[in-house]
Amino acid sequence: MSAVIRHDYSLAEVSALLDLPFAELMHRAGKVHREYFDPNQVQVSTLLSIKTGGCPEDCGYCPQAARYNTGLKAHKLMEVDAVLAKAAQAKSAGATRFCMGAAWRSPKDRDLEKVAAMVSGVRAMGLEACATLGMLTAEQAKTLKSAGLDYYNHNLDTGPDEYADIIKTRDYQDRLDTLGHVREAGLKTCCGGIVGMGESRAERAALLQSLANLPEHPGSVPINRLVQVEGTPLHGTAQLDPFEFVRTIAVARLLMPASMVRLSAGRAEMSEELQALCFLAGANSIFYGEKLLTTGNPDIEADRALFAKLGIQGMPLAEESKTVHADVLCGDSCAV
Ligand code: SAM
Ligand code: DTB
Ligand code: SF4
Repeated sequence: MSAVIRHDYSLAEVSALLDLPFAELMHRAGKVHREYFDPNQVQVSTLLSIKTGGCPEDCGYCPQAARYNTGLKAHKLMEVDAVLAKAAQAKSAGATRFCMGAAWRSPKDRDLEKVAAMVSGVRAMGLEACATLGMLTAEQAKTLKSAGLDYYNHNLDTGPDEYADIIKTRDYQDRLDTLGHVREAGLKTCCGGIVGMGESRAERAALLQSLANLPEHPGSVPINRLVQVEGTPLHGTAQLDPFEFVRTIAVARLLMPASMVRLSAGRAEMSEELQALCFLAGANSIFYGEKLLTTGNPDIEADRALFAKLGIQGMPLAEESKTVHADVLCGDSCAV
């Protein structure tokens, strides 16, 4: 029988999974992974920072916060054509999803119109489209849905108890509200968190519990390992034990069996062996391309070589994503 989809996990249950002997945890996660997915397929997405740096928010991990001196060069919102040229490159390199990220607290309506045009262009190329633009109103979520957006990324980032120590300019409820607007607009959610920020195993359990107990499991669950950037308050945090990272992936797989679990930021600092353990633990999606938003990612050749060594194939585009709605292709001018 397939693992059941639940939304009522207790903290004790999640902690007990994280505490399992490593071999037992990996065995259980691998078994559940096979019930829902081909374990030899990994989905590949490419990220692009469409508006970089100068962000008014105070997130202790983030190189794009204006208040931290990280040496990052800020860049205003890119032009639609330039974004679509990057999407075309990502597609020809083999990505099936293109994710556009902006360093905003929340988008202005004027900017959203431009992002909507980017989304429609990306969809018309036959790629899935994802965006991460900060907090959204219900109306803004609907605008993005009408433009053809598939996924909206908005992370919980931490467990509820450590949240206020790390993110000072918006609260947990703000995040839950945006996720609610995204779901109500009919968009799929991409929602995960960051580990390696000095949290305890109990705090990682609380993050995983919060993700799994959302009203719907996120379609995609990015597990980021903190990329330490000089100038941010979290630079210099003690490194997370790699096995703790793998355990986090495995428990995400067990709690959210039908979701894509994304081995997200931090791969550039991981050995091939650690990444392989993450795939065995149930990770089945990655960011592909030499850059995340502002920091490095393994280059495409390295990822191709790793996939070849492990016999991993790129996951084909979901059937539902192959159809591009007529509105997306030709807007109001369409006769259908
Ligand atoms: N500004 C929007 C927001 O915060 O929702 C969207 C962009 S923001 C950069 C997207 C996500 O990137 C954050 O929620 C966080 O999970 C991740 N992130 C940012 N800096 C990171 C870092 N140094 N290491 C790992 N993940 C990071
Ligand atoms: C997510 O969870 N991780 C990605 C994506 N969603 C937008 C971002 C990682 C950012 C890492 C730091 C940087 O490159 O600026
Ligand atoms: Fe701004 Fe997003 Fe970075 Fe926070 S995580 S500082 S909101 S770009």
